[in-house]
Amino acid sequence: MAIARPIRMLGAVCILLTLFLIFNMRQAPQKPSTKLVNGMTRDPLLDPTGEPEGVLWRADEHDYSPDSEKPARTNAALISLVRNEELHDLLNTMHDLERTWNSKFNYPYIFFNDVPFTEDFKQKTQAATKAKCQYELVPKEHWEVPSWISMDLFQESAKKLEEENIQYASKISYHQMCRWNSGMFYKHPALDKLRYYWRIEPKVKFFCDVDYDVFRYMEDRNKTYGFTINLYDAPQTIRTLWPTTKEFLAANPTYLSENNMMDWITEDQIRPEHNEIANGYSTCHFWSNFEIGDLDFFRGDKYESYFQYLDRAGGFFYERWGDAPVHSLGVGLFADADKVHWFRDIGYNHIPYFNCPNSPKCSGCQAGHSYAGADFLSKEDCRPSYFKYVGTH
Ligand SMILES: Nc1nc2c(ncn2[C@@H]2O[C@H](COP(=O)(O)OP(=O)(O)OP(=O)(O)O)[C@@H](O)[C@H]2O)c(=O)[nH]1
Ligand SMILES: *[C@@H]1O[C@H](CO)[C@@H](O)[C@H](O)[C@H]1NC(C)=O
Ligand SMILES: [Mg+2]
Repeated sequence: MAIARPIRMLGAVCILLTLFLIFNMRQAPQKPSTKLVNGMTRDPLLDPTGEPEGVLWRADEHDYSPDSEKPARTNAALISLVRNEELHDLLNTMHDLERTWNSKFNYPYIFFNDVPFTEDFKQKTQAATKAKCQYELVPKEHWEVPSWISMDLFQESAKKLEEENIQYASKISYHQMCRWNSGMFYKHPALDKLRYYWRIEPKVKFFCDVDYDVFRYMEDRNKTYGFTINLYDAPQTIRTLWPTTKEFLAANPTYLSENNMMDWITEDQIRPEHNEIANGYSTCHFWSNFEIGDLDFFRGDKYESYFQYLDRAGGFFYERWGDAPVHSLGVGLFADADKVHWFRDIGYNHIPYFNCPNSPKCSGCQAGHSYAGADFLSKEDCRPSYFKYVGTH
């Protein structure tokens, strides 16, 4: 049977087109993430924000009652290192979090302190929630200044930092707090059986109703770390953090994850002077007063040996290394970037910065605004760099 040549050509084109379409469908990106390359064409903070995609666990479909024998809650807790004197500010934070989220899910709170909590603290915090509250002392050996630190050298370096207007430089407890949050919190026995933590601090505000189990969201997708805000650090506080980190990487080259955040970490165009003073690190970090993290990651060999290396180098005391840049470098280097999640839907504030979604579920903050106060604060938000180099997932 003879088929006219043009028809044969048409048939061949159809087959090729079909194959091309099938191939493209299989290649289509499955993740909702966007990398904003070649400059920002829009501000993701202003995007209408809903809930994340996929299956979400809700309080009206599962048993989240506080005293349930078989609750739907996963192995997770809200944690806070806090002082007795901060009770009032902490209660405000708890009221916000209970109103927007935890009164539905009733995750327990675990409070940590380097001195015992007062009865007043215990009674008033427990009265702020139906969920269980636990009060834990930080073991001395987790808090004390390590034996290899010279107090003379500490005083001397702190004086220099104070001359550069670095806040809390000579406040030893501030350095101890940063070190504890960097490499000690996950060693506390109270967290042994848990996989996820959500860190909260006094004075923090929450603005948006969140109607799904955030911990289940993390677990179901095997996420390592969740954040709301990205900021530049004062580079004078971490002059040798990146050089020390590079030494560690050179000694442990296999620790670097395949899908790491090196481009975000070493970005040097937006604030070149920050990168210069911090010797190759942009100083951009996850603002760790909010974080939801996988304890298995922090307890794991890579992060733990990284912390040990940093701790020996002394920068928690001779500089003022914060737990935020330390967590950020650990996550950015050793975790898979796809396992880090921007909680765009959690409205959040710690003075003076915000994550304020454009959503009817939010009230009390202005959508898209990243700071309140003087204009110079606007350049501290480094999410544009994160969105560009890592993505908006
Ligand atoms: N128990 C205890 N908690 C502390 C200590 N130092 C800091 N914290 C807690 O750690 C959190 C962070 O410390 P802050 O002093 O607020 O540090 P910051 O948030 O960097 O500084 P600000 O911008 O002044 O809030 C605080 O909210 C405290 O709850 C301490 O010595 N003991
Ligand atoms: C979860 O993620 C960790 C770290 O990325 C990985 O080692 C582990 O195999 C993952 N587990 C599952 C069930 O995918
Ligand atoms: Mg604070």
